[in-house]
Amino acid sequence: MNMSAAPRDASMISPSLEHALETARHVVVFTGAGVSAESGVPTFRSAGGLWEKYDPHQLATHEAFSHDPDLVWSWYSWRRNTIRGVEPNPGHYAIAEAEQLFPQFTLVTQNVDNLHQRAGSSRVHELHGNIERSRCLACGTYFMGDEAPPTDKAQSCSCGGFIRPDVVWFGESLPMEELQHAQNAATSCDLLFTIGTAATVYPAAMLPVMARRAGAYVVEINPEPSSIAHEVSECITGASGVVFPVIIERLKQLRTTA
Ligand code: BJW
Ligand code: ZN
Repeated sequence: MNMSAAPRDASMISPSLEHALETARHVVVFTGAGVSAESGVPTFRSAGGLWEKYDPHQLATHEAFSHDPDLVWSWYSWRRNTIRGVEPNPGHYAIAEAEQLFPQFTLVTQNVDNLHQRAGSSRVHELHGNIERSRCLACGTYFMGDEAPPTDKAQSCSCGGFIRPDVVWFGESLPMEELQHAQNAATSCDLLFTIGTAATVYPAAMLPVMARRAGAYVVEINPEPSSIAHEVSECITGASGVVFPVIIERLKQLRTTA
C-alpha cells in the first residue's frame, strides 16, 4: 500500500520513517544528479540543467560520438572540469555517514562525478560509469583522470583507436555486476532512499519500484515529485543537502535516547 505520497516539510520525519530507521537492518541509498546540485554540478533535466542547451540523445550516445567525437569529447571535458572544481555537499557527507549506522548499507548511484567517494563513501555502485575514467574503443585500454587528454578534441590511443569516456550512453548495457548487486540490494533491503533523481532513465529507475514491491519502505527526497513518486511509501519535498542530514541527525538522536 502506498502509505503517503504527500510532500512534507523537510524537518518533519514521519513516525513511519522513524520506525523504519530504528528497525532497518539493510538500507539502500539510490542517488541521481540532484544530490550534486547543491555542490554546483548542473543536473540533466531540471530548470537550468545541462540538457536544456543540449539534447541528451544527441550527446550521450555512441552514434553522436561516432558522428562528432570532438563535440562529445569537449562536452565531457567541460563537465569533468566543472566537477573537479566543486566539493561534496552536506547531502553527500550525510550519505557517507549513514554507512556506519546500519548493519548493512548499499549505495547505488547513477552519477559519474565521484562526489560520493570524495565525501568518504567507501563502496559506491556506479550504474552509469565514471567521468574520470576513459577507454580506448579499439583495444580497451583504460585511462584514469589526467591520463585522458585534457583537451577539447577527441584523442586517439597509441593503437590508433578513439578514446571515449567510460560512461554508459543510451542504448548501452549497464555494468552487469553493479546492476545485479543493485537489484539484489533493492529486493532484499528494509529501507530505500531514492534521492535527487527524476527516475526517468531505465533500468536504474526500476530500483525503488522493485524495492517497494519487495516490501521495503521507500522514501523519495526531491524538491519536486519524480516520475515514480506515486510508487513510493513517502515523499519528502526538499533539497537532499538539507533533508538527508536532518534524517541522519534524528536517527542518531533516536539511538542515544533508546
Ligand atoms: C534535487 C535537487 C536537490 C534538483 N536535492 N534533488 C525501459 C523503458 C523505456 C526505455 C528504456 C527502458 N529500458 C531501457 C530504455 C532505454 C533507455 C532509457 O531509459 N530511456 C529513457 C529516456 C526512457 N535506457 C538505456 O538506454 C540504458 N541502457 C539499457 O537499458 O541497456 C539495455 C538496452 C540496450 C538497447 C536497447 C534497449 C535496452 C542506458 C541508460 C544510460 C543513461 N546514461 C546517462 C548518461 C551517463 C553519462 C553522463 O553522465 O553523461 O545517465 S543519461 C542521464 O540520465 C545520466 C543520469 O545518470 C541519468 C538519470 O538522470 P537523473 O540523475 O535522474 O538526473 P535528472 O537531471 O533527470 O534529474 C535530477 C533530479 O534531481 C530532478 O528530479 C530534480 O528535481 C532533482 N533535484 N535539485 C535533491 N538539491
Ligand atoms: Zn587502444
